Amino acid sequence: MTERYYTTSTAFLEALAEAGVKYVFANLGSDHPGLIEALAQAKAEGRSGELPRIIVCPHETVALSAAHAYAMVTGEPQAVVVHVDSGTQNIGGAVNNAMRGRVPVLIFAGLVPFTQHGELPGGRTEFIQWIQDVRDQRGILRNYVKYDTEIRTGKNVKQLVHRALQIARSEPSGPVYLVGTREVMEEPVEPYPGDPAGYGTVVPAALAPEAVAEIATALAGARHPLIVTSYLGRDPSAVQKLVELAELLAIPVVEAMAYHVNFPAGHPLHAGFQYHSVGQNPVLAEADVILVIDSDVPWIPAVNKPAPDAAIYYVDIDPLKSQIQLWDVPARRFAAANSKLATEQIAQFVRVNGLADEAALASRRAAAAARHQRALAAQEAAEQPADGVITAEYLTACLRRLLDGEDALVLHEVVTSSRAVAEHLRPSRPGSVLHHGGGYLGWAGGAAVGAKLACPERTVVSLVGDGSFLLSVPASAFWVQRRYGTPALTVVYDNRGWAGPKFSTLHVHPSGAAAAADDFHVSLEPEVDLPAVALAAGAGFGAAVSDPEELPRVLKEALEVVHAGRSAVVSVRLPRA
Ligand SMILES: Cc1ncc(C[n+]2csc(CCOP(=O)(O)OP(=O)(O)O)c2C)c(N)n1
Ligand SMILES: [Mg+2]
Repeated sequence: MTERYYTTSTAFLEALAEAGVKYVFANLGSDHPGLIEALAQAKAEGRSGELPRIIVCPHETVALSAAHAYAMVTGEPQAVVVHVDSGTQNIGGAVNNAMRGRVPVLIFAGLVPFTQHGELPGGRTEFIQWIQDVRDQRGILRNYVKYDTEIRTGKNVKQLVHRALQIARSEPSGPVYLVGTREVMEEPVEPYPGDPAGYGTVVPAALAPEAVAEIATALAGARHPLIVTSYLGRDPSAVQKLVELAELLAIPVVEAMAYHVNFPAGHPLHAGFQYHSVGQNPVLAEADVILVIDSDVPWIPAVNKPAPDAAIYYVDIDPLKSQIQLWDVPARRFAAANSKLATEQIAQFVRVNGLADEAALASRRAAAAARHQRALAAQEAAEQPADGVITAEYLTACLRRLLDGEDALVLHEVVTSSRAVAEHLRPSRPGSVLHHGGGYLGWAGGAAVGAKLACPERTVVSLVGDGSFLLSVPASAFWVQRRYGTPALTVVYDNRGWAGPKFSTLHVHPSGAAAAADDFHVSLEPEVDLPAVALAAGAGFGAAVSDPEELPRVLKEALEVVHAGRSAVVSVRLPRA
């Protein structure tokens, strides 16, 4: 052995750094003495800079949500370290978001020691190591990770880490999970270099030439072509390619359950946002050729669907949706391809073959622009304050004005105000709005930390419901924001309850007993003083607002606090859920 302190834990951390992981968002336990000692030894040897930085997170939801947002902004996976089965269970919700949002992240949890009579260093020393010994710890996350395995020796731990990160990064990207017992994480090994260059991301897939020709010809020959997308904007540079294709053939674009900026909202070909739709979208009904590109749920067929004879082409990084049990969008052609490459290829085919029919384009362009203008006029009317009440539309318009000229990154986690946020924020800049993409509320508090670490020069703004605020473990989130100097402005769309389950009930039982009695069990009154929770945990500003006239001033004051380096929370009172 060399003199240098070097164990599986050292090699594990070193491999993360070799792969470009800057941060380990950690919630530690009895399984982590190997990692804690390796970090301290590296510091004592003056090698701290060779390992990732630890960001201590008092709740695992915050840790994984932070890594999630960091990866969304940079494309670079980070690491999350949690405690055996218990910590793994605490990321059960956040990992749902990372999986559904196709976000790369490496999660590590210890396994309880596998020796108990002092046979090996790292063996059992605490009663909890019997209590936490479960049959299948990896099974806890198996629904939500692309890959999981156990580290069995330090001699190849770097290979496991690099391969796991290769799997996490390669499309469709997602979380991976490694576990290791305490004895294995303590194993002394000879220092050795890893080979991250040998584990590059799988190169993006282009469309097969026949598919390019078929889709381009169908779109060019359509009377009413349409593009539907949800997450093409995961790669902000793909947005311009989509704009070019849409303009080339005057194709309107609908954003369905968008969790990225996929197409500039102010563009005349933007044909609206579809969220929890309750009625038929006429643009979808009229379409004769539809290109769905990067979408899990392009429409909800029970309430809103294309014409039966519409020709649908499905181009997606993940067109089979094999992680979704029931899924049914019959299409003429499915293709697994990178959306930026695919849109470029289709546009190129149209250009080279002169397929654009200028006369048809002109009338379609005019119709789309007129529809866009009508929608804009309706939105402008809806965002005027009335009767001293703050609506989600007015609040979002105030935020749009507040953030005008600001290099803002908006984290979007409102539920029933999703449409209001999209329509009244009207985002145009690719990469300027992020949503987790999953089904677990409680992301934004931790996500703000990761987003700010990823782009310290930008202003991070979280838009949340009062329900999602409470689910985000705010005491933990605001403490981490304070400790690591990652301030954010959090605006709560506060309707003192859960409008979501109420609307779900009204969809199924529009005139039931619950509706008649207005009895949905969704009230969160008496209300938690949400700004006070944030202030107690480390925010520098907190206020609640009910008066529409006061709102712009309070938001501005809060933003100034954020610019000065502290987090701020404004709870904005909307009509009750
Ligand atoms: C972790 C988690 N728990 C519960 C739900 C179910 N759920 C969906 S919407 C909703 C209400 C959220 O309330 P709020 O954030 O205030 O938004 P609102 O519905 O009032 O617009 C709940 C509890 C969920 N999606 N995630
Ligand atoms: Mg609410």
